[in-house]
Amino acid sequence: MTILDDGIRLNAALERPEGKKKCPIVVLIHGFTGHMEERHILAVKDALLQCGCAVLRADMYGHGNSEGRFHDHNLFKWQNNALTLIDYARSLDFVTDIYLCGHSQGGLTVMLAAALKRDQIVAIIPLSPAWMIPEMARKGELLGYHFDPEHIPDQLAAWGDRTLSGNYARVAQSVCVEDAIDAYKGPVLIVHGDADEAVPVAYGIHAAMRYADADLVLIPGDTHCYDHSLEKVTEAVSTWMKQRIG
Ligand code: FER
Repeated sequence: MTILDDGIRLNAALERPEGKKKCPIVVLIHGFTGHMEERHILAVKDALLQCGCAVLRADMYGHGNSEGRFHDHNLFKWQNNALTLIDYARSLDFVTDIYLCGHSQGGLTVMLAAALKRDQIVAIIPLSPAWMIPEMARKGELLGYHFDPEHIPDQLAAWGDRTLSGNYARVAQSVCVEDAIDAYKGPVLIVHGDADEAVPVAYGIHAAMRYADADLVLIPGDTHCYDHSLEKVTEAVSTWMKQRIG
């Protein structure tokens, strides 16, 4: 299916648990260079369906089969995408409560969107949230490359042979994640591999400490995309979700 965000077509998929007239919904968001069919996204989606939640997944701006160029994406565009997905979820008549879950840059997006929509989002699940991105952009250090944070180049090198607009760094510099954390008082589950090579586990730990009502599950020895113990991630999400929705 397609969801329009201000004229940009977002590729999305909505799945509902069997035999439920009404149920909660989880909006599920992938990470930087990711897409909605990634192994860890599908695994979390299946776990949430098993818990009796509907799941709305989407490819974010410039990713997967959505419109927009990767080069032109930034945290503002992803935040607007998230607002659009949440409003779409709100328009569905079978939906009771709305949850957000996102991996890495999608986890950061969820943390920011939860603050904007704090009266509409009952709980959030940031997975290995990449909330160091704004701090790193202010230091002039993204994706392992260095740049002058006061004179950001027009192009930044991104992973593989991709390039990213300097506007990505300009936008990221302006984002204050601490304010977003402080603004959201609802329940939070953070899951993070303690051998994450892309987002240091300290960020998951510090976010959990700062949120008013957070649970933290660390996955021993696991990587950014849970190469070793994905089943521990889905188990953590299922256990937490079942406690919430009974
Ligand atoms: C970075 C490290 C990680 C970065 C982005 C990420 C843009 C995001 C990772 C992900 O979403 O999986 O330096 O800079």
